Amino acid sequence: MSQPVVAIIMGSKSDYPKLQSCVQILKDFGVPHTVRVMSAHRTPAVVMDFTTSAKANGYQVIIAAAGVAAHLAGVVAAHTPLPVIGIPVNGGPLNGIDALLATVQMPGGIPVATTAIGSMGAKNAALLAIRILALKDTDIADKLDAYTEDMAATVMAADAELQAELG
Ligand code: RP5
Repeated sequence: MSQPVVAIIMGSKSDYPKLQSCVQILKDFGVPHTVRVMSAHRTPAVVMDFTTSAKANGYQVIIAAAGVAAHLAGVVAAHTPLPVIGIPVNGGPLNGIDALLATVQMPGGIPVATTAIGSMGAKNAALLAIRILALKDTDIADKLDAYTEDMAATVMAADAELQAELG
């Protein structure tokens, strides 16, 4: 794979099962990416090193996923000018509500584009990263158009099937 342009980072390997759709979509679109575990709380120096050099290392978007007191996306956004997409991971006693609030409620000046909780958000994080890349990459833009058309065709086929069932 060539130079990675998207970094997916997660606070714990226990988050990884919730992020499969994110990784898969980037693979399907042929977007070179890196997947790493690093924690805002447990390995803060690693997060800072990776994030402060991310732009110089060729990354264009960072996706940060974390659960519970999910400070990862905010800390990443504080250390890079790159667009940061935060995925609140479900789990723990509050099932992702804690991570949602910690990720979305950023103070003014440090933006994090926060997705839905869990695997639905993981899917949309990849697609949002792809939309950002598509602004300058016509190959990715064409794939995105095809993806959107396929999705619409699937919905219309489901509607036709339902109409046939209902008579
Ligand atoms: C967060 O703590 C991680 O992102 C994970 O969602 C949660 C629990 O981590 P583990 O105790 O499973 O490593 O920082």
